[in-house]
Amino acid sequence: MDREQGGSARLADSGITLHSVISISRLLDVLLKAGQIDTATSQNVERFVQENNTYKSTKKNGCSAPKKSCKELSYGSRAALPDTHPLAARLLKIMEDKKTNLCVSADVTRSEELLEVADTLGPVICMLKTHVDILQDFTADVASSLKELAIKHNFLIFEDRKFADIGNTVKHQYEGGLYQISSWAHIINAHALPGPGVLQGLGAVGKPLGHGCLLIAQMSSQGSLATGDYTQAVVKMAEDHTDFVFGFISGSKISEKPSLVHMTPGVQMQTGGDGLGQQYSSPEDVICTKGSDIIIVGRGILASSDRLRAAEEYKTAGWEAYLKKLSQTS
Ligand code: S5P
Repeated sequence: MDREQGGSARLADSGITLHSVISISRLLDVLLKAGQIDTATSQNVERFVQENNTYKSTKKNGCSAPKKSCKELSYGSRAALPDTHPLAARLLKIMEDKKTNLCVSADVTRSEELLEVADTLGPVICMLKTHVDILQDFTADVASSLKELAIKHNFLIFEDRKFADIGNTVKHQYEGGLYQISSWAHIINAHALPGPGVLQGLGAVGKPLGHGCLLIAQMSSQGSLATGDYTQAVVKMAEDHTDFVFGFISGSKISEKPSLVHMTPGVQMQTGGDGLGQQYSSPEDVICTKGSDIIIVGRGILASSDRLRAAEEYKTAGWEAYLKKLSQTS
């Protein structure tokens, strides 16, 4: 049986044609039709197969790009597309200009350290991701300083709040409370779980301010339930709300629309995990093989004794993977 994890392609590289009795996808089809497995199981297995495809083509740069139905566009060209959300256009332009697809996840608990990370790493990132509610000493001044640093270094601020409630509640959570997120974050994210009302509530606050939202379509954590049909439903919800939603948090490229941006967390140079469910992939795998646009890196950089040097390494790795991806489809 062909497990479809690169064996036939590897043999083909050596001029050998594999004639398999059955393939894993055919087997899944048969079992599904016979009612022996459900759709979720079938999709989980398919995902596992794709994620564990060890084949790397030797024909081009050693990076196996995802299947593509069309040519991969540069960040700059995507910024200029008529249906790209203005905030996504700004982001893609920053990425092109600064030659970086690195978003640093500044998961620190003191405001001073947050601002220090933003100032030191600002020149090498396109976006700074925050978890404002883990700060022990947040004040409105911290938000103002962060905004100034975003202007100084030309990056966008993404508050990773993961809103997941009814429209009326998320509206208040976004605009009010202690953090007044909408007054300083260009970007927020939301789970699609509550249905489109979550976007109506957030959009009521964010749209007039020119802000944008990412929908969480997949998660990097082990055993995540955001897979298969759920992920597909999130893609549809995003594509139906492009006046506010400009992309996804996902492990790979899940929409063919070049106006939508894919951002992937769970990135480190060394693959593995953190013992609390987090699972890591490399920048090359995320950008080149999985077809995502932006790497989100937290502890891979924060845990380093030289954070700037570590960030520069991730910036280079992410950018080189992007250039490889472009060269493979040009
Ligand atoms: O699926 C996800 C989605 C997010 S936004 N997995 C994640 O890890 N994140 C966030 O990315 C998470 O909340 C954390 O802030 C960051 C990853 O941090 P790291 O230290 O593991 O790189």
